Amino acid sequence: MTHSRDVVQMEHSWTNARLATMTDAGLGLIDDGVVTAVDGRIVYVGQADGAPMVAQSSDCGGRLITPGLIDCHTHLIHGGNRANEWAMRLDGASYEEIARAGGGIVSTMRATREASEADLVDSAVPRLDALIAEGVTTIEIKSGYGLSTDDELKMLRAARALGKHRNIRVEPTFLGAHALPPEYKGDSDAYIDLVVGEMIPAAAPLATAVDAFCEGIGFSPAQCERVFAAAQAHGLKVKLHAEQLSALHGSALAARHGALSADHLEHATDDDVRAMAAAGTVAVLLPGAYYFMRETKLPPIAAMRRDGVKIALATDCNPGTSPVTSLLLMLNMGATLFGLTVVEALRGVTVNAAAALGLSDEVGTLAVGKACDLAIWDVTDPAELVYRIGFNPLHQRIKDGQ
Ligand code: DI6
Ligand code: FE
Repeated sequence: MTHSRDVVQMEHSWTNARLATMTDAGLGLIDDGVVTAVDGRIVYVGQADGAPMVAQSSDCGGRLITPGLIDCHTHLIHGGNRANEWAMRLDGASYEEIARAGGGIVSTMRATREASEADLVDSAVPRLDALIAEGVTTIEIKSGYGLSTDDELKMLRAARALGKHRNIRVEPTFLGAHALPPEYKGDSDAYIDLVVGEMIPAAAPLATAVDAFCEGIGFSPAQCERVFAAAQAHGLKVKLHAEQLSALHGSALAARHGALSADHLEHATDDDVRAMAAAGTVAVLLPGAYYFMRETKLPPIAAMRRDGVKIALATDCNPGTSPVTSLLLMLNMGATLFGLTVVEALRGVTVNAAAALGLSDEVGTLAVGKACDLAIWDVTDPAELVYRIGFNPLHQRIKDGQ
């Protein structure tokens, strides 16, 4: 599959549709709706009365149109897989035990270091295609399995290359502070010296954001703060894996640094949530990791609602804790496991996922001026997208008007 991006766009309308615009607070439903795009940008969203006359149009037969879906937290690029470790876990070993025994993230590091950039792209394409088949039009992809300057840059280049192989927007995030590579022999401060002194300057032209894993088996809040400072000195946005396994209050720290998002958050406290609310930091919830790790501690959703924290949902696609390539399944799990409403779940993979990537002006809603990224569904009730399990009702996916 190849796509030409250089074709001069005709204006095009999608008519006779039920629109879920995601503007304002709810789903922003418009019946008998029309979306019109010129040169890949939305120029009209609204009812058929008042829509501009255009040469080309598609009759959507009453189908639901949402913004193209956004998977705002993935580790889509990685060498190998860890089915063997999962089998060990089923035999009773814990994630931390496997990580301390040299498995876990470090085993994926080895496979990623052995892979060429082309190998990494090739192995990620089927995972990307699974997401694209569900209407995903924007994806964030993290580095973090190279853990040397060259291998981290290789991952970021592979992420960017994926965005050329397929018609999808890729936002690459540098996650050098994901795990301590064994050659540092436990000296995590020395590794953070490398991350801030060498990796971030080298990664800055390739990445749009910087992330870190703030955790007992990852890096301390003080180390993450050094990563944030270096990222911001290079003009990069920051985000953080925080409160996944324990409460180190990385989410509050991230918020104080104006982070786009704090992600996971099962162990976040009321104070963490308040700090996120004050900063406008998006809570990215990852029900696939919660499910796959058989977590029992729920993220503090009531506090997030009370304080008005934006909630996003993502796959966290990674070989260790969330081998998930279905964002539709995350809608269902966000509802069944976390108790999100249909509105919350659907906003979590559109407007709020865009906010988690700093792309609110570009994607995530059906609004004039935004990229014309659409998912056209063989359903009329938006609840159907959250309700079904293992069923993909995508009718058509439109990226930049094509
Ligand atoms: N949290 C996660 O769930 C993944 N990374 C992280 O920081 C796990 C990554 C892995 O086990 O490979
Ligand atoms: Fe993650």
